[in-house]
Amino acid sequence: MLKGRLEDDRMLTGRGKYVSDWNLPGQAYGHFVRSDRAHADIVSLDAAAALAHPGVIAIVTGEDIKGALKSLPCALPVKGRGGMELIHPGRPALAQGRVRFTGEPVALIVAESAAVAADAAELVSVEYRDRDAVVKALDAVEPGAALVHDSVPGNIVMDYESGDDAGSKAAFAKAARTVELEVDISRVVGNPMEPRACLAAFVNDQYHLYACTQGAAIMRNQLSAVLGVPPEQIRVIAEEVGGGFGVRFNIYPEYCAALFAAKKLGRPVKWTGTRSEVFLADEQARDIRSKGALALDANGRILAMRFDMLANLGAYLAPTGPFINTIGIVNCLSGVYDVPAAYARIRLALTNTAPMAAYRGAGRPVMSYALERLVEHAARELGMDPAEFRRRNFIRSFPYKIAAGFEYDSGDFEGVMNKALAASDWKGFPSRKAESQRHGRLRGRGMSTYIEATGAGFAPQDQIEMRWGAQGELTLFAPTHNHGQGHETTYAQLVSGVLGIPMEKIKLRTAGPDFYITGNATGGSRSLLAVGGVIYLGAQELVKKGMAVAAEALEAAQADIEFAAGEYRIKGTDRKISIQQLAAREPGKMDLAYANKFGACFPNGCHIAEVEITPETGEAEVVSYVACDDAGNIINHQIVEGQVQGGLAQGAGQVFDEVAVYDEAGQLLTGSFMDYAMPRPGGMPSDMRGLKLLEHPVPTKLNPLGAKGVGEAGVTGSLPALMNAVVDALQQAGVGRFEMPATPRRLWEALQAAHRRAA
Ligand code: MCN
Repeated sequence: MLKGRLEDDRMLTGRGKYVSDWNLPGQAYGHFVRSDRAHADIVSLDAAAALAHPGVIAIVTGEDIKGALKSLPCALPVKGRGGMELIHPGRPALAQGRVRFTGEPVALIVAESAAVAADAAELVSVEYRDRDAVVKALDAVEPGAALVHDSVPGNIVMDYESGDDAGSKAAFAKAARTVELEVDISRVVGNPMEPRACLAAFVNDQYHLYACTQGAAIMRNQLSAVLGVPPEQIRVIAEEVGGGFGVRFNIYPEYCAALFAAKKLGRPVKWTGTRSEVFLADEQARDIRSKGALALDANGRILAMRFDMLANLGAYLAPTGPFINTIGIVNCLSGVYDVPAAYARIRLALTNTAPMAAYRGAGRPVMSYALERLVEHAARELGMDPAEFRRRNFIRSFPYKIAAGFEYDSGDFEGVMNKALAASDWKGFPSRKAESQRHGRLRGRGMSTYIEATGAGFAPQDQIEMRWGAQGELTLFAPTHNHGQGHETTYAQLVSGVLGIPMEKIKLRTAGPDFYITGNATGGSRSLLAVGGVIYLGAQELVKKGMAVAAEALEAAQADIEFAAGEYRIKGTDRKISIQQLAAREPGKMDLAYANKFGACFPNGCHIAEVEITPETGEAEVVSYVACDDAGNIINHQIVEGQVQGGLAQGAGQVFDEVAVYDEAGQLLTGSFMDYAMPRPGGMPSDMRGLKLLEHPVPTKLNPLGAKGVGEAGVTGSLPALMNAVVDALQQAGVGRFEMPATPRRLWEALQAAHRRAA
C-alpha cells in the first residue's frame, strides 16, 4: 500500500509550478477593465488618459479585436423540440457595444507591471446607457420585456425534451395517485484554490497559452475557433493547476484577449486574476428549477415520471455550458428505477448574470437532486419507508435501456442500498430521533440512491504516448490534466502493473510546448475509466512491441521470448533483459503511441444522512453520513475515498453554506468569501460525525479496467441525501417548502415562521 500519492511530496513542499508561477522573458502584464453593471450600452470608451500613464504599453478594446478574433464557440450536438437548433448569440472576448453581466471584460490594459496596469485601469472612462437587467430565468417573457441578446426571442436559447411524452401522459391519466415536487437547485461559484491566470505568447508562428486547464486538447480546439488558426498552431501549457471542478474546462474571454495582445505586441502577456474576478467572471453553475411529478399505482410502483426544468445560463453561452451543464442532466432521467415512461423538458434561458457551465457533476447532481427529492417526498406522501419505496421500484435486470437512451450495463442497486442501510443502523433511527428530541433538537434522515453517467467525451479518441529516457524512466503523455485527482499515482499504478517497472520511474505529462496529443479533458469522471483504459491497453501493446526488440537483443526467435515481472526472457533459460534495460539500449524502439476510446458507464450509490438542527440557533449538523458507492473495480482505494470526501464537501457546501446571489439590478451580492460561505472546518466530511464510506464494486464490461468514474459521485449522492435529511427534520416542526442553502439564518427563520403559524 502506498503511503500517499506520488505527486504529494512535490506539492506539499512548495515545488509545484502553478499557472501564475510561469514567467517568460520580456513579458508584459495585463489587467482587465470590467463592466460595473449588468446590462448597458457602451456609449463611449475613452482610454487616452490610461494610455498616457507611464508604463502602459497598450489598451485593447472590443473594437480592436473586431475582425481579428471570432466569437467564443458553442455548439450543441443535439436538436430541441420540433427540431429546434441552439441559438448561439455569440460572445466576444471583449464587450462590443453592450455589456451583459457585471464583471464582463471590456478592455485589457497591458503594462510593464501588474500594478501599473491596475492603476491605469482606473483612468479608463466608459460611458454607459443602462438597460433593464434580466436576473431570473423565466419560462416566458412579456412582449417588449428586456432581452439579453436581441437575436434570442424570449431569452430562450434552447427548448429540449427527452423520453416518452405521450406514454408518460397516458400513465399519469390512469395513475392511482400522483405526487409533485418543485425544487430550486441554487447557483454556486466553483472557487478553485488558484484564481484564474494566464500567460500568453506568440512564438514561431504558434500561440502558446499557459493557463488553468483541465485538458489542453479541448482548449486548443476552442481557441482555434476564436483565433482562426488550426489547433496544431496552438499549445496550451500547464503543470500544476490549483483545482478545476469543471470551471477550468473551457477557454475564457480573458485568454483570447491576452493571446491577441501578445501577438500584436510581440511580447508575452501575463494576467493573474483575483478572487473577486473568480466570483464575477468565472463560469458559475447549477441554478435550475425543476418541477417533477410521479405517477404511481396502488402498490407504490412508479408508472411514469415527468420533469419540467428551467435553467439559467447567464449572459453568454459558455463553450460547453448548454450541453454539459443542462441538457446532460436528463442523461440518467429515470435514475435507478424501472419506470415504464419517463419524460423531461428543459428550457435554457439567458439572463444578465455570469455565464454558466459545468461544475463537479455537471448536471448530474441536478437530476439526482430533482429525482431523489421527489422520490423521498413520494414515499412520505404514501406513508412508506423511503428505502422500501425505492426497493419496490429498483431496476433489477441488466442491460436496461432508460428513456433518455442510455443502456445501463450493470449494477446491484438493492445490494448497494442494503449495505448502506446496515451501516447506518436504519432501524435504530426512531430512538436516535427521540434522543435528539429530548435534547431539544430536530433530527432528520435523508436518503438518495443516485446513478450517473461518467465517461462521455467529445473527442473521438484519447491518444497516449509512452517515451523512454536514457535511464529506463518512462514518460507517459495523456490528454487528461491532473489537478488534484491523483492521476500521477493511479496511471503509474496501471503502467507499473503491466510493465513491472517501479511507479517512481513513471512520469506523467499532460501539456507542454514540445508535444501534441489529442483527446478528452479531465471531466465527467472519465479519466480512469477512459484514459486509464487506453493507458492499460497501451502498456500491453508496449509489452508486445518489445517482443521483437527483445528477440533481437537476446538473439533468439520471437516465439521463444516471454515477458513477466518486467523482464523479457528466452523461455526455459536464464537469458533475459529487463524492459528498462531494453528501452535504454534501443533508444526510440520501445516508444509507443496508442489511441482508443471508452465511453459512458454508470456508477451509482446509496447515501444516507442524518442531520440535527438546533431550533434556537438554526444550526444544522451532520451527525451521521453513510455513502456506499459502486465505482466498479477500484485502482486506488485511498484516492477514491479522498475523491468521495471531496465530492461530499461540495455537496454539503451547497446544501448548508454556498449560494451566489444577484440583486434585482444584476449586481453580485456575494462577491467575496465574506459574503459567500465556503465549507469550513467542522463542516467538512472528515469532521462529520459517523462518516462511513463503503464500496460495493460491480465491475463494468464497458472498459478494460471494469472501472466506473468516482470523481463526482460524492456530490451527486450527497446533495439530495443531505437536503432530504434537512427537510425531514424541518417537517417535524411544521415547515413546508424549504430550499437550499440550509444556513442557520434561513433554518431559524423557517422554524420561526412555522412556530408562528402554529401558535
Ligand atoms: N479511481 C480509482 N478507481 C475507480 C475510479 C477512479 O482508483 N474505479 C481514481 C482515478 O484513478 C483518479 C481518481 O480516482 O485518480 C478520480 O478518477 P475519475 O473518477 O476517473 O475522475 P477524474 O480523474 O476524471 O476527475 C474528474 C472529476 C471531476 S469531473 C471533477 S469536477 C473534479 C474531481 O474529479 N474536480 C476535482 N475531483 C477533483 N479533485 C480535486 N482535488 N480537484 C478537482 O478540481
